[in-house]
Amino acid sequence: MLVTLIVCALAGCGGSAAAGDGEGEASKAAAEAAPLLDQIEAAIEKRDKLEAARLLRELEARVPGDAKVGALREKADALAWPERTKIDLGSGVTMEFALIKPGEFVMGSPEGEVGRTYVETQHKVKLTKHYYMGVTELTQAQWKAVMGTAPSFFEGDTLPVERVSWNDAVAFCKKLSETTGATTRLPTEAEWEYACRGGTSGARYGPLDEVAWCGEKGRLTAHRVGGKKANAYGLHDMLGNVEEWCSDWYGPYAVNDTGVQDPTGAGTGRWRVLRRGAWWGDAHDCRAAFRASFEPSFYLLSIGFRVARAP
Ligand SMILES: [Ca+2]
Repeated sequence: MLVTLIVCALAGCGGSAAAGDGEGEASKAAAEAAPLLDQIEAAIEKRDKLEAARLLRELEARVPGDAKVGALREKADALAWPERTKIDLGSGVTMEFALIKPGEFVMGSPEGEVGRTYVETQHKVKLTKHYYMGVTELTQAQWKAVMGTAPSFFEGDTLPVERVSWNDAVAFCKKLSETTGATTRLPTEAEWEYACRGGTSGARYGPLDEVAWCGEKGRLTAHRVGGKKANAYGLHDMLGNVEEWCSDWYGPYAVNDTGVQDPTGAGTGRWRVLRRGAWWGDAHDCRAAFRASFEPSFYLLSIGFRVARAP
């Protein structure tokens, strides 16, 4: 019923003159958008908030500013965020994400943490928006499904993609967004550390051997993603296996007494942020607060990334 009402409101049905007069541009756009209304209703019925939001963005692009769409928007907004969501990449390849809720945490490490460096200045950070993080590092199968190439040194569908630069990672997220309609990107450094900690405040979210491929036992090769214990948010290999690009330019943290809200890093710079540890690395690098950086065109057989998804 709601769909019918909105289509009629947008397209102007119900009058006998309308049928024979031909459609104007606005009513034509509304009529073309009508199938979207059914799809939005179906998404809301299935309580798929992300799909409803995506379709609503598409609808509003076609019939901008129409108040009639507000009813659907209200219904979609009232839905709860799903704890997990997937993107289907075709041929049986999917990408799974875990919900990360807004919150506050202390970013950086305390003086005295073993392996600490001076760039890990502790400071309060508040993240105000929901976002999703890839449950695993991006795999080679996922990379190939989107980009059609195989850049990695260690070959295997379930291994993390590596030998990808920051520029490559950004290009992947852009293409993934364009082809699926999902809004995907690299996480900010703050989003990465908040998700990595999973509510913990120590150097790691669990005993090193249980949670990370790092150091002597993980040396010489990348490992199948998800092989180590996940953190409290359901994320695997945040520490260890491959290093992960973040969106920020690298620079000293912005620190103030009251806390920093939704930081996005330095305004400009030469290097992009990279978070470790790595399969080749040592335990000192394998900490939630550890920071590394490289030029955006740099790539290495231990560097991959993880995709973040905005609602
Ligand atoms: Ca990792």
